[in-house]
Amino acid sequence: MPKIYRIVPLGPTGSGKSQLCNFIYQDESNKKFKVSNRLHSQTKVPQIESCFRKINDKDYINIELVDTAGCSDSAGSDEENFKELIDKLRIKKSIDLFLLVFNFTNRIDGKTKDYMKLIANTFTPTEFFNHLAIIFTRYPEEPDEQDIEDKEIKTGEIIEIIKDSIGLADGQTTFCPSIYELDTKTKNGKFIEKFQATIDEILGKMQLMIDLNGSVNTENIKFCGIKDRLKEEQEKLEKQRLENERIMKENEEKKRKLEEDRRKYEEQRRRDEEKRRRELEEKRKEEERMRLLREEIRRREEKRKREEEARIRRIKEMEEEERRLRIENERREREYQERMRRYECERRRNSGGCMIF
Ligand SMILES: Nc1nc2c(ncn2[C@@H]2O[C@H](COP(=O)(O)OP(=O)(O)OP(=O)(O)O)[C@@H](O)[C@H]2O)c(=O)[nH]1
Ligand SMILES: [Mg+2]
Repeated sequence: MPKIYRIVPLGPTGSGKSQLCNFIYQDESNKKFKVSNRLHSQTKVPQIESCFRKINDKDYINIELVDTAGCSDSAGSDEENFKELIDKLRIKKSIDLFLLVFNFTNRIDGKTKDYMKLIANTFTPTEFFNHLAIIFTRYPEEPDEQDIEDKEIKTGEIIEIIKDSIGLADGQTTFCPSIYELDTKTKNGKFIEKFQATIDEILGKMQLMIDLNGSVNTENIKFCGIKDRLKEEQEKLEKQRLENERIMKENEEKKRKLEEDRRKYEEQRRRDEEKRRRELEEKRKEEERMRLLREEIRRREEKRKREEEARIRRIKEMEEEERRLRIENERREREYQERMRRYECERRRNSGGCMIF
């Protein structure tokens, strides 16, 4: 069975999705998909049509176009319409190409942002980007410089909206979508050839992309409206808040423990310091005692030396005195002997005899 390529145009009301479907379907009567320029969304429920389309000289591919209700619907039923589309796509099981359609002559409004959020809530960014082509309708056949400049500005705006809606910050990813510009109107009852060729190019690229990455599986996609998303976001935030609180408490506890440990360590260090100081003081006192002891020993030694010297001096003096006394005694003895001899002599002379010594 040949592959059916399922193409889903998305975008604001009146951007030209239904007419683009006719253009791809090559229905020059512009009737297959209902086109309208009324304010309210013309396409209310998804319209699905398939066809074979020639993409080059010989090949045809089987295409299924899923025309969708546009966003910015003034009736305000974007979410309901999108939910219905998701239900249909789930049944269809796969998508091969998203066409994000913008009217080149219109400004991009704020509702497009919300619509992009619905898309971002439903499809993962990678699968959405890998299967995406952005299309500007009502583009001039012969664009002037101003058109080219406008295209660049609008492209930038769209990329920003897409990035913002899927929550990508600048530089977080390189997002270079394929951008095409065309006019799907008929001229003299015929489509403009040049722009039909653009469709061939888009379909050719789509085939390559599907060969490479396969289709987007839609079997399990879930609709998630802005309110649901907000609730989910709120729950996530609450969860994060509780987690942050838990981490903060944990950190607080760790900090308290660290503070306690630091205090204990400081206490211990102070005690050690005190002990060391006391030991030093003790050592210093011991040294002082030793010094005093040595001083005392030295003093006693000196005193002993002095006493010894004095004693020696005294002995010498005594010896001298003794020697002097001895000499004196000897001298006295001699004197006495002399006197005795003289006396004896005298006595003897006086007694008549004379003794000669
Ligand atoms: N000149 C010109 N007119 C276009 C082009 N595309 C769409 N239109 C016109 O724009 C109006 C809206 O086109 P639709 O295809 O109905 O737009 P839509 O996006 O399907 O709108 P909804 O179904 O309401 O979401 C119609 O009058 C179209 O004829 C284009 O490329 N060139
Ligand atoms: Mg339509």
